[in-house]
Amino acid sequence: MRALAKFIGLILILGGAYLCFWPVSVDPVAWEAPENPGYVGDFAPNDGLAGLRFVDLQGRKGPEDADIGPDGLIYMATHDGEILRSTVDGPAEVWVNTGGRPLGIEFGPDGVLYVADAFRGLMAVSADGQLRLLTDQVDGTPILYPNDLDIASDGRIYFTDSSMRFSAAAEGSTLAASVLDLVEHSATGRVLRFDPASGGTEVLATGLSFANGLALTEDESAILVLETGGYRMWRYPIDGGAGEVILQDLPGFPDNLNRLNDGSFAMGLVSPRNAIMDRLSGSPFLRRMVMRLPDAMKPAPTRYGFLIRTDSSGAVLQTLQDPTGAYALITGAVDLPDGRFVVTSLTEPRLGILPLGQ
Ligand SMILES: [Ca+2]
Ligand SMILES: [Ca+2]
Repeated sequence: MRALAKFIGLILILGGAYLCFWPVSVDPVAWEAPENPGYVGDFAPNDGLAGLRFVDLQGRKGPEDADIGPDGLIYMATHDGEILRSTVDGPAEVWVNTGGRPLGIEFGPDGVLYVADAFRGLMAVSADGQLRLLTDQVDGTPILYPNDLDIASDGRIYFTDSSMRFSAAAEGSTLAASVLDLVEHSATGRVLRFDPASGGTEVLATGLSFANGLALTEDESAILVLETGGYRMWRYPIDGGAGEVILQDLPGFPDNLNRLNDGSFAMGLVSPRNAIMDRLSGSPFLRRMVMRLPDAMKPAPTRYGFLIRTDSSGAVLQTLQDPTGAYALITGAVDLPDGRFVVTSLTEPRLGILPLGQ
């Protein structure tokens, strides 16, 4: 009996030492998570996504972002590097494979598809499917996590680099690197600009906790950027300079941002906020302990579909939700010329299409 008690005691001591001292790759920074108003007011629950139809992705998954091509087809980035294209009724077919992890995609005024590839860098895909790397570094620092982008009418490309700390390629997946960056909250995300005329890349803004969705306003006077770890949206003058927060205290983790045909913006909330992670925002020690827990015990995304439409000043115009989580981890949306929404996701094996009138 005493031997058993000793043995259990030893296990508890070793377990406690592991939870307190085992080395982890994050160096958490104390911050104060903003209040979470939850799903009330502008964010009150609805079932606006209940009528989603789907395009099957032929065994692929994770249509992270989509755009409508000059040919009218829907182009989408998928989890294993392939960029697919499809009519609104399917079937989807493989167009190209970047060899990396394409996240944000956007057609430029030149008909070229520009891609923020988290593993490879900022890339261009010509109409005949030729791939070209545009940039993977700035000011002598590697761009570790290109995420979302938009292209101005002068051809210059604005894009986010989510983290200077955690490389999507080095961590083996975009999800692994994003979790490390969000738990650490060292806020090293940046807004960058690539100029195809000079081939140069410059830094327009720094200090974002996982810089993610990015879209230019219709008049191209400003860049709107989603800060996933700060649950908020920023607006920067087009040439950089001081940004201002125009929407804050979001009830979830915002991902992509796309400008819709009417000049408004669509963002996806990939998951509701996590109460435990918010409560631990001021405790770097406890956040380090969380990283030592088995994966099954770590905070994970909650399945709840959520799209938000805003204007260029950050005012919420509409939300479309799926409380059942049938189509979840929604990253964002783009709209077809007839007004239907194309809804994208980090993990789903299909692309969502929202019929007219919804
Ligand atoms: Ca996009
Ligand atoms: Ca994204």
